[in-house]
Amino acid sequence: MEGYPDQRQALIVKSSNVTNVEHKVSSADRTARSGHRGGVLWFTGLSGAGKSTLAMAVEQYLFQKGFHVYVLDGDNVRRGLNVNLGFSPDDRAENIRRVGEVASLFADAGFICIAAFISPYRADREHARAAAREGFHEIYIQADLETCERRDPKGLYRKARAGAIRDFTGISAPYEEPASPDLAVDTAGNSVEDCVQRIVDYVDRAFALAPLGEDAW
Ligand code: ADX
Repeated sequence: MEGYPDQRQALIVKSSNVTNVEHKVSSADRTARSGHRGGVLWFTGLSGAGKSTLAMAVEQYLFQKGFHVYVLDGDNVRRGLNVNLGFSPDDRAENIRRVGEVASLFADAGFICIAAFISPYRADREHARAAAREGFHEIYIQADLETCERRDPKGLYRKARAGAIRDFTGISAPYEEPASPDLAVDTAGNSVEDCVQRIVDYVDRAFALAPLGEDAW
């Protein structure tokens, strides 16, 4: 199940004669107002591993703590922005490319953007990392296939096993595990609360501002 498709379509750049327009509000200005940096928490993992559950719980926790935070979730984004994309390797690459760019914009705007996508191909995740640069944090939401299939919250594994869904991740399409994620959270052996706590602790470390007294949170 490992391996990246050879026949990838290179991104064709069609926009020309476009220039960068400078903002008059700097990212330091935004950080000073909100009290924290922007960045991307990229949740990757199998369907049913718990990405959406943890993303929404972490969003709620951070929001209540006063953070600017927003979740981009695969199922939601595929109902709007990416409604024209399916699950072929090329379509997944385009899904992740667009979301990587959008997440990077959220980060520039000063938000902690939680992107919850299967994102099964390492190369696609690396493109998303490149878009958000040093603000990108890869978080592996880890659960073995057997556990995900037993949970089957949307009944999709059952359909995939029956042949009713093609190219289903883990069954008939690959999932390339992160080689060295910034954080791995095992949802098979830990409660939702414990997983949320681990992620929040990570955010605390990763997004802490330099110790400037009142700036720190
Ligand atoms: S990704 O692979 O391109 O990153 P994404 O996270 O956006 O996937 O969407 C995954 C969601 O689409 C799953 O949670 C599931 O509800 C739905 N889905 C429908 N068909 C498939 C499929 N063939 N493989 C995986 N997920 C699918």
